[in-house]
Amino acid sequence: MDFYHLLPKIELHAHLNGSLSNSTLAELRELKYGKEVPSGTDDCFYKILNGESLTLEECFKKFQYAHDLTDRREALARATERVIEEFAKDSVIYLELRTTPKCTAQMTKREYLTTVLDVIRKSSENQRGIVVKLLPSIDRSKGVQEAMENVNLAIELSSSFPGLMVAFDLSGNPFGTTFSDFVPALQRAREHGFRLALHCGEFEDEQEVKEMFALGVDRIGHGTFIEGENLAFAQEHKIPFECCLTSNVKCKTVPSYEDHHVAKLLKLKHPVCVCTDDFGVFETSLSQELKICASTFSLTNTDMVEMQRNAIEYSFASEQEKKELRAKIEQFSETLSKEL
Ligand code: 6MZ
Repeated sequence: MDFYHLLPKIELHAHLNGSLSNSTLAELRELKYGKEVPSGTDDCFYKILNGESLTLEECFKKFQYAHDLTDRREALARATERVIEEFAKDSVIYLELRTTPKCTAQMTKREYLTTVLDVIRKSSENQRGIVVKLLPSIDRSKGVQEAMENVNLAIELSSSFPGLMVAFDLSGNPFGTTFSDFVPALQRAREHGFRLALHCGEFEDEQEVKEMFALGVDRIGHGTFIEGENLAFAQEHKIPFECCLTSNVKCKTVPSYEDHHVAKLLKLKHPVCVCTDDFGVFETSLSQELKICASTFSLTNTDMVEMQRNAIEYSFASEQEKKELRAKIEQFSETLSKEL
């Protein structure tokens, strides 16, 4: 097995419904539609295929495919289990999974959230060697009322699932929405102890990034268009960037791996972690993303171990959890140096 697969990894930016592999999609499709798959249910719709030329806005349509398959509790639980299993199989030792609570014809938002949380809780009881946290998401395209509903629900459920919901995510299709409308909901989340990992600077809007910084951002999702004064602010406050290379290249927000903004951040020695975003949609894995990053920017194995070590510090894990994660990386690092 190669170095990237064996390396104990930290995943800080992964959307549940974007992280359904081919085999998970097949399983969920059978669960919903049986062996006779109706027309119009084509996995290709969910993927961004090589050579496909899509805008970021068009990419968002892809998620409808997964949402149809995870619209009931059993399927959602199965999807969550599979996503955790597949990250664990890729030697991910710590996972922050995000998802937007949804109300469907078959389940309420509360049922959605408790289903995912129950699976996460069980996964830690099963001791699969992976620690999993949940970041409830606010989908910008769903509006302000839903945003507040999600925050209130998470606040209410947090005491039943202590330590599992650690931060809020703001994501979804931002076009046609105004960030300041979401500030009251995010502020309320923060007042109740949630950290904020926002999609920030994923598209070009300097003013919006300023407003996000004024509110307070604990980690920056993507940060593709953070430059000038905003970059200086992020540097001054050492706000980590979650960089998702293949996602950005496939959604065409960066022209190529070589031109990815992670290069600039690495040069500045700015806190950065490499993440998958939606490994199902973009057909990748965390191992693959790290390999691409290392080969594109000539990073050594030691650099990549260091990147994982640093990612622990950017995570929202508890101090005790961080200690245990650090020990796992050290153990790997010692084995590696003995082999050299
Ligand atoms: C912004 C994204 C995203 O919540 O249904 N999502 N939001 N930018 C991205 N970059 C490509 N990728 C995924 O997972 C799917 C949802 O995550 C958000 C979108 O709201 C998408 O519908 P959940 O589990």
